[in-house]
Amino acid sequence: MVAALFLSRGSAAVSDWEAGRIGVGRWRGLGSGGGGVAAEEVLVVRASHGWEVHCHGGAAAAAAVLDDLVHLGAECRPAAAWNAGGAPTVAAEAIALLADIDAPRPARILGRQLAGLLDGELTGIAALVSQGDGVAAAERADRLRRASRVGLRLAEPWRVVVTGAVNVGKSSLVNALAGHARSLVSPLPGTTRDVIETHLVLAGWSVVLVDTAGLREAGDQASGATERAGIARAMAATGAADLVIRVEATGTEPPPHDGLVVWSKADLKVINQPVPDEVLVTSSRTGAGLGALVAAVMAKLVPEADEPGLLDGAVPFLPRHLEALNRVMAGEPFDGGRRLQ
Ligand SMILES: Nc1nc2c(ncn2[C@@H]2O[C@H](COP(=O)(O)OP(=O)(O)OP(=O)(O)O)[C@@H](O)[C@H]2O)c(=O)[nH]1
Ligand SMILES: [Mg+2]
Repeated sequence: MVAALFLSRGSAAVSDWEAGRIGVGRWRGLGSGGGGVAAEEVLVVRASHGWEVHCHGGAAAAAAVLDDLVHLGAECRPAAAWNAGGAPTVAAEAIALLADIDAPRPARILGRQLAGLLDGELTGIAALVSQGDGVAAAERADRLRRASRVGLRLAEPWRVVVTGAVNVGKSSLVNALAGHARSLVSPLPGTTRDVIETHLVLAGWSVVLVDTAGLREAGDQASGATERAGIARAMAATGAADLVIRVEATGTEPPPHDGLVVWSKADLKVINQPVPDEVLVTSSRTGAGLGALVAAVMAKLVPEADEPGLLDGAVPFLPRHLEALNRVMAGEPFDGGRRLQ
């Protein structure tokens, strides 16, 4: 079926391709009129289990390829249903979750589990338990549990909320990190009223950056009900954050804070005082300090990434994997194959 629709640039007949072969070419789209227009550039893989067709970004291109295959008699199933009926395997679960991943670091972690690292590690731990080496087994189990904090939320972006006083430069900071003018910026205090989310990839991780309404000092009145509602939303967003970046005017005493404290608009001020350890000095206008800010954000969000090898090896990514680990640690046999239950 794929062979009928794919015009390879190579010479060998596509239907004769051996497993593992990859080729580029054009998809002879049937289209609504069935006209056979060679339109889409695609990459086709002859996998051991069938064929993979990779087309370029955009839901419409993928939908057109699927439509063509269905037109020729294929059945369209969601990835999660591929394994329906059989015992779940890590590989099938990794494939299903990959569909929800939009950043390279989580994709790489899942790719390694797809290649068998988690199965292998559970097999190894089970062997240690059966040999009576409980200490070594517990060490490796502990490593898996620590890695699972990241693994269990691979498909969920980290939420980073930017707060601080009105006009301090929060929206400008969000825009500078996002690389485009997502939020309105103005010299007037109280510009941002709503909670504005920007989805981006920082250092390979999926992050939602949340810009919020500026907070007013006691005695400095919000300009009306809309701004007050915006401030209430800012507080709620802060409560749901994985990390809060508190933006302060350069030179001010940093408030006690669990997250990160940023001094803003550093280009406007000569700093002739020591910079407190917990403060990152930035300028959204010149870009100064933004690289260090991204590094500090990721160190807070994913400290596991700094532990050598922790996220490069086996990483449980579903609660079921931790349950399987508990059973293995309790001495239950592990079948050594790709099945976990
Ligand atoms: N020179 C300079 N000006 C900046 C910088 N960052 C922000 N500004 C200016 O400061 C003013 C306020 O910036 P915003 O980013 O709107 O501040 P905000 O904290 O989002 O303000 P509210 O939404 O009102 O709370 C604007 O005039 C910006 O152009 C910076 O790094 N350098
Ligand atoms: Mg703003």
